[in-house]
Amino acid sequence: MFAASFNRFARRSVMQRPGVTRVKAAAKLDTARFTGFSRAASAGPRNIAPVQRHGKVFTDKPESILGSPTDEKYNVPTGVREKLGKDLLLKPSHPLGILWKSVQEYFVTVDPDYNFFDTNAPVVGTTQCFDDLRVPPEHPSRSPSDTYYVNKDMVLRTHTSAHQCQYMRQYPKIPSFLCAGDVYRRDEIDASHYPVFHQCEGVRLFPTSEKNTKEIEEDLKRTLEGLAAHLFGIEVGENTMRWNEDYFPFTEPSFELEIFYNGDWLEVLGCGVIHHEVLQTADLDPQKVHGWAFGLGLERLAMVLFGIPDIRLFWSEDPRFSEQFTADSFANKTVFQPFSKYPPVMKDISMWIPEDFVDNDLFEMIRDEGGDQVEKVDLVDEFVHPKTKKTSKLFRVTWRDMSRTLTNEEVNAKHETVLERVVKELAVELR
Ligand code: FA5
Ligand code: MG
Repeated sequence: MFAASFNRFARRSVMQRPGVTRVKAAAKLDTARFTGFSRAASAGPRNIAPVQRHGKVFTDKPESILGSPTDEKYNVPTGVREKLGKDLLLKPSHPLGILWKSVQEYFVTVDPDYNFFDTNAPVVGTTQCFDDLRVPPEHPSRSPSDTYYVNKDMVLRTHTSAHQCQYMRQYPKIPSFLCAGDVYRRDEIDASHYPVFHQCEGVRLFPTSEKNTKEIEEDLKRTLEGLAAHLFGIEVGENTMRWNEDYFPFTEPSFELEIFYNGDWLEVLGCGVIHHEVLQTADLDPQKVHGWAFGLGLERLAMVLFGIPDIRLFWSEDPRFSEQFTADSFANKTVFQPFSKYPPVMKDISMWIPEDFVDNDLFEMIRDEGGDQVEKVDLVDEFVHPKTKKTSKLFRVTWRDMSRTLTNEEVNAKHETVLERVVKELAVELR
């Protein structure tokens, strides 16, 4: 399922034709939100100024979301709004609820005084989500093409790090806590990316007299390796998990952890030593305390733990999914038995794009029309016309329902609507 998807060595291969720059299908990687560049690009020069990208809005606007009034910056599509309040983490026999509970069980063994928070509403201020974490005002991760805005000052949290400062400030005596919840991002579409997913944030502080920065880094890695051992019974090794350097504005140094799953490397968490300015924002004195933080993707871990092949399944109401799990599934080592896979219907979208075109706008539009019947969207081909300098992109949409066979007619009808909308709303020219 993840074949080549997360292999960082299988990146874009560029084929040169006389006068034509052609980019072959990109390998699917997590967008590096915090550097502002795609992973592939971030391997190159870092001195390119990050640009704010514009996201198009295609949705009806309610008066308010969870008590926060909307304004002209509102860009949450209906399909995403419907996910608010589903509270999957709080369901004891949902795979995410089961995993969240076993994560808590592990952290109690690390420190019996660990505190757990999982009922925060997902609407947070841009200050909480970005400024408190040293994300600069013009940073691309704040763009409406990447983030869902309720109004100009409030967003659907893009990560649980939005609560780091809040808890460090609110409970200065509490040295360690976990905080889990639903997070929201405009992102690509495939088996391991979904616009709503769940994260768990972990923080642990120490007196500076007790540990130096290097020891904090070691404690962080040891703690997370212990979590992997608790969940999967695996230890760090060439074939199981590996640490890579990463970048986040709120930690220094920063790392990511990848786990080998279904034949490829899957990124499961980001972490690091908390930046001193973040501690100061939380009214703590970095001369006296410092510590580590991590943020992990719960779906990704649950996919590995229970053998769940597609992230859409977490939202499935098909009893053939939900009835396979009980509150004891972790202890019982339940492995998901996929029900029959129905045939896919593939549709291509080939077009000349305008300069301000953003892939995420297209993904969102397709998701808006197709919902969970869209399995993935791949960029198959891209090139610049030597004379007109126009860029052409070819996307392949894989439609597949998880519970029944889709007919070509019904997919065609939806695909036609997508084509009409891309022309009208995204100003592309179909080829
Ligand atoms: C963050 O969100 C940082 N806040 C993590 C962090 C916390 C770093 C504390 C340092 C200190 P990142 O964007 O890499 O980092 O996301 C973290 C994890 O969320 C990823 O490793 C992945 O497991 C998961 N994730 C990211 N995007 C998606 C998505 N669209 N669908 C499902 N899971 C995702
Ligand atoms: Mg990452």
